[in-house]
Amino acid sequence: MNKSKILIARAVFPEVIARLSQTFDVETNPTDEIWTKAQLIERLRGKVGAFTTGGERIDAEVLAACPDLKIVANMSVGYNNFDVPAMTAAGVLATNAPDVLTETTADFGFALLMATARRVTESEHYLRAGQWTKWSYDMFAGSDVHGATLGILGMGRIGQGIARRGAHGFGMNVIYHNRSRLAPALEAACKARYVSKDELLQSADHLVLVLPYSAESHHAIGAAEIAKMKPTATLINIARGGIVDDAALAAALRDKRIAAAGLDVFEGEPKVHPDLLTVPNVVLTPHIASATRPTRMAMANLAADNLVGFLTQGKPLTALNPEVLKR
Ligand code: 8YV
Repeated sequence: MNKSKILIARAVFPEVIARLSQTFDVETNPTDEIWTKAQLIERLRGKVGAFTTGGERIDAEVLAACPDLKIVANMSVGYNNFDVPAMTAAGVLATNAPDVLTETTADFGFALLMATARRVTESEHYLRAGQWTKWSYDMFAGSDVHGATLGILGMGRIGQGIARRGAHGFGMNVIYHNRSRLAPALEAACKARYVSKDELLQSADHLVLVLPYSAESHHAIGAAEIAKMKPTATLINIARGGIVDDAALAAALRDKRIAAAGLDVFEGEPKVHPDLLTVPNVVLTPHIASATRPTRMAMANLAADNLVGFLTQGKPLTALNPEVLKR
């Protein structure tokens, strides 16, 4: 019997490719090239399924050109590369990879917060450059994390993981803002208090962004929002590029309108706004919040489970548009 054809759009663990090859006729991207939309369409034609990693845009144009497509499985919890309404209209199932990365990503949010508040990378650069000739009382004095007010914008699973770390591990006073307020039991577990966005901006010593990217969250943090923050505050973005206005943030960091920032995601990444590269008070990492081997393996396997589950039994695990299943 002929196997169904699928496309794995980026390089991924050989074990996962081998697993999918048992069930499907698999086309891969062994050189891990970043395809143009036309190249993606060319390779997607005739495929019933696709494994994507969060960067491949699946929109009405792609869907119209690939009428055989039935499912696209993202190896990421974020799915702003999908036009979900267009996928639903075309009868194409969209799946993401939630839960398996929650704790790893919350760990990294905290790592970035600690590194930023305590000026870890800035001081390391100084040392490596041979500038450390003597100790001094105020050298790289940063801000405390323990006991400080931790603000969280976006209180989904990862936001809650960061809140638990802050409240239980570091004795922080946790406040949050979200589209909807958490149930009382969840608030109690995170020791987190719901506040308005303005109060969050004004009160947080450390503000962590963990909200999904959408038209509504575009530039949720721009010059006006930064102006409301404490001059001693730090800002951490592990959510998505585009949620912060990177040009406005670079200007604010240069003028010390806030103390520091830690950024794992960028507008137009992998390009980084050139002004961010010239300010010292920012920690920059290349979108690695979920990057531990076991977690990335779990994310890849969940995307693979979605492809196998849906294409062999009509049962995906984490459907974003389950209404497609009812047709
Ligand atoms: C991914 C992420 O590594 O899951 C997400 O939404 O941002 C990261 O964990 C990234 O999207 C590439 O797949």
